[in-house]
Amino acid sequence: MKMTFRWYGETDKIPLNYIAQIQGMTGVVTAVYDVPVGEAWDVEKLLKMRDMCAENGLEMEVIESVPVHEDIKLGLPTRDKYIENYKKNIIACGKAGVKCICYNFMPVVDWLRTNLGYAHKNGAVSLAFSEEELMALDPKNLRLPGWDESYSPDELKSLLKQYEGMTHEKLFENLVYFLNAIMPACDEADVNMAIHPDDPPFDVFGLPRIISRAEDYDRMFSAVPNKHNGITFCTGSLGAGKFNDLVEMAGKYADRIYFAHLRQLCFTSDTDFYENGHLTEMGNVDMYGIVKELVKNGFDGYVRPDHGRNVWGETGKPGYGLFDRAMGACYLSGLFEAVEKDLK
Ligand code: DNO
Repeated sequence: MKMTFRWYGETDKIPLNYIAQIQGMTGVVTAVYDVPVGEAWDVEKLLKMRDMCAENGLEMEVIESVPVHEDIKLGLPTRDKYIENYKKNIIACGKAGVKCICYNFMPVVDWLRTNLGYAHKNGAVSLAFSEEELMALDPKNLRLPGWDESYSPDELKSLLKQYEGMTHEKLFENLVYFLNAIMPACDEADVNMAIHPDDPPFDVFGLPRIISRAEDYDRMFSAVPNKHNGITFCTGSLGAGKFNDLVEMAGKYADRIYFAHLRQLCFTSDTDFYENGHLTEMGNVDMYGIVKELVKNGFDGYVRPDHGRNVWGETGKPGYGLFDRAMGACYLSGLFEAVEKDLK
């Protein structure tokens, strides 16, 4: 495995050399953030970013995300134009040494938490989710830190209208159409696609979600068996549905998991939870069990500590502070080392 860290580009207040100082860190996970969703990225820009990372001793082998234009998810006639651009981006990424692209196929809204400032007794702050708070949210006025897309309230309103009548079946067909269309570019560039699961793993605001549980992966792999079609195994997303057995899934899909987002959740009821430090004992995600299954089944992908808490008074992007993610990375590296050595 290769330990990585998400870096939001030159405007990220966490500098590359801080990331390089975290023990065990091999590279960053980043993206081109100033090009509208659906447009082609400039390969020169990617090369510049790669070189900047290399100057700091870091690789840039994972892109999160190359966002998928809504017209592709909606299956509109205009999708082919956006798919062509997507293919260009895959080729450009390949030229810059990228090996894995993380993306998602959630309509309109990406990951969703209802509280960005959940206060822990010890002074740490993290993200949290409550069903009651979700019901009170206005989908036409949403934006969370870390989302790749940003829509104005008017755009959101008309997008939600376009999705009226969208079924799970239709959305799945649109995913398969997209994957079949881009696989030749992935073969050419030798880039793995790693779909991020729905977060949370169920429909929200009446919008269908189709990558939420094991059956969804089975269906996706049988529809598009190409080896470049893979998964981002996000424990915080899949784990938000108590029906998912993460340890079992980690083992079952280990050879298709090209990227693992390891994040801890602590349930306070059947549906509600807050995010916590990465340790197994800090929540309901059995980090040890997951790492063990991954290693046992030959996982050879990228890992990043996902959403941490904000600790020691650190402020900034919720979930994406330096300190707790750095502690998470070290814990996870230790866990991998122990499990790998034990299983040898
Ligand atoms: C949340 C992230 C997601 C992820 C996208 C991938 O913290 O894991 O926003 O980047 O869903 O496309």
